[in-house]
Amino acid sequence: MERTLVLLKPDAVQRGLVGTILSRFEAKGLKLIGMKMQTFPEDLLRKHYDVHKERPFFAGLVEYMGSGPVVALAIEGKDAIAVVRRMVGKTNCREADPGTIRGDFGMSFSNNLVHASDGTDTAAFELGLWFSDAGEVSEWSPNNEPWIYNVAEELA
Ligand code: FUP
Repeated sequence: MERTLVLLKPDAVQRGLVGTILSRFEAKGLKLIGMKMQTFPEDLLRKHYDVHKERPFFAGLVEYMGSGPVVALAIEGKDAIAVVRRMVGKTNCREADPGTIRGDFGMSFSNNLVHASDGTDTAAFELGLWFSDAGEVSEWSPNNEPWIYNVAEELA
């Protein structure tokens, strides 16, 4: 099982798309193990986007991410990092394929509704940053898991 961080960005909250986007992950069979909503502090946002700190869009990106509440999700599933990235779609919503979250709900490059970790190292770093308290992450067993996966083949 893999874990990944998803952020529903300020534009997703402002546009009332939190439930719609969250329901896609639930309906897919991914397990929600952490969720919190807050206008997050600038220092956290700067650390999260540290990889982009030299890029011209960095200041605007941090400002936008701190402009209102964000919903942070910790999500678990088999190959969850790649599965969620495919569900999210290309960075520029205008180029993202229909069927993806960005492709179905967005028109912007920078206001692109969601963030999702892009690899195992990034996911570990980002989950540690956004869910630093172990108590914020719930270990639980969905009782429909044997119907979501073939237990013998996929969860052995
Ligand atoms: P993604 O992995 O698809 O979320 O995209 P990146 O990590 O490459 O970029 C992080 C965020 O910076 C994107 F969600 C949008 C923003 N961005 C810009 O605003 N301008 C750019 O030229 C590149 C990225």
